[in-house]
Amino acid sequence: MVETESGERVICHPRGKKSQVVVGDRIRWLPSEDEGTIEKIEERSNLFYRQDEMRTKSFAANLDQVLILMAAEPEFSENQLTRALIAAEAERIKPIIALNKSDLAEPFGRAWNKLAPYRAMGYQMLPLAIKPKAVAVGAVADDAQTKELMALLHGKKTLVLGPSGAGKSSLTNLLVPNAKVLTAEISQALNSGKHTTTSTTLYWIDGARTTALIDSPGFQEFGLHHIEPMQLANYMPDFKAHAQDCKFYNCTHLHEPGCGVISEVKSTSGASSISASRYRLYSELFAELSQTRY
Ligand SMILES: Nc1nc2c(ncn2[C@@H]2O[C@H](COP(=O)(O)OP(=O)(O)OP(=O)(O)O)[C@@H](O)[C@H]2O)c(=O)[nH]1
Ligand SMILES: [Mg+2]
Ligand SMILES: [Zn+2]
Repeated sequence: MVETESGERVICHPRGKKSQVVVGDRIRWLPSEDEGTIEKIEERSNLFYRQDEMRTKSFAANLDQVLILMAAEPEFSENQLTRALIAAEAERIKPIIALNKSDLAEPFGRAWNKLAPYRAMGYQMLPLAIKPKAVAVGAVADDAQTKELMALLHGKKTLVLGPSGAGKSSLTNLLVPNAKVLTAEISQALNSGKHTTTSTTLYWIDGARTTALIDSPGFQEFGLHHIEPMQLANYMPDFKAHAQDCKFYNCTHLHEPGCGVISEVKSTSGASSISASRYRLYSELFAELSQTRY
């Protein structure tokens, strides 16, 4: 689906067999009867993607930021969060973290605490309660949380990313007039084994088409095979802060003497700024990415 300068959306077909075009691309196209042909993809400022063992999965291009949306329920995976953050850092795309379903007080409290290390390392983080507001038909969401989120989104193109059931499409419905995206109860989605949203779509929040939200299908695995293991620490702010204290310039932070990261993890004076779970995730990722390089 190609959007023209005037805002019309036209079905276009890529030239050649394999389509390389992704949501957010700027393209040149030619009309053919009532549809069109994609002639050329303009150079991208960035491409947010994951690299699984067998294939590359592109999410979107030319982004200003990624909103990683998780929820009190279903419980989010810190592993997946860390992977999404690393992928964003590697492309120099600003990540924002939001935790939805604050109306579910108890699981929300637990999930919010689990995010403490990510707040400490400087990521912007928002609590949200998307659904309870979306219920009132035609009502404008003007509470403090929604306003804060709107201010962050204003004038930008934001990819909304997160596990299935987090509320990505509910957010789209809340912020985009007449979006009417299909959403579903978690139980239904999980029982059918399918994600409710199956394709990635860009929606304009404003009539002037300056603020865009990109709704995407929930992800389960997030391969980082495009990342060099030696670069990992660079993409993890809590590690980066201490990696400069390492004795060896090519320190892996796994076993070396004089390692700034290891000494921070083991530090006994107060709480370490590198949590045990982050260090474990780092070690596992390092091993995973070292293994599959050829
Ligand atoms: N309790 C509660 N439920 C919510 C909230 N926001 C959304 N939901 C519900 O969560 C369920 C999943 O929402 P969706 O918007 O379909 O989730 P999604 O992230 O788009 O899921 P996929 O399309 O499968 O990736 C729906 O039943 C929503 O009504 C909230 O703030 N609180
Ligand atoms: Mg959805
Ligand atoms: Zn080190």
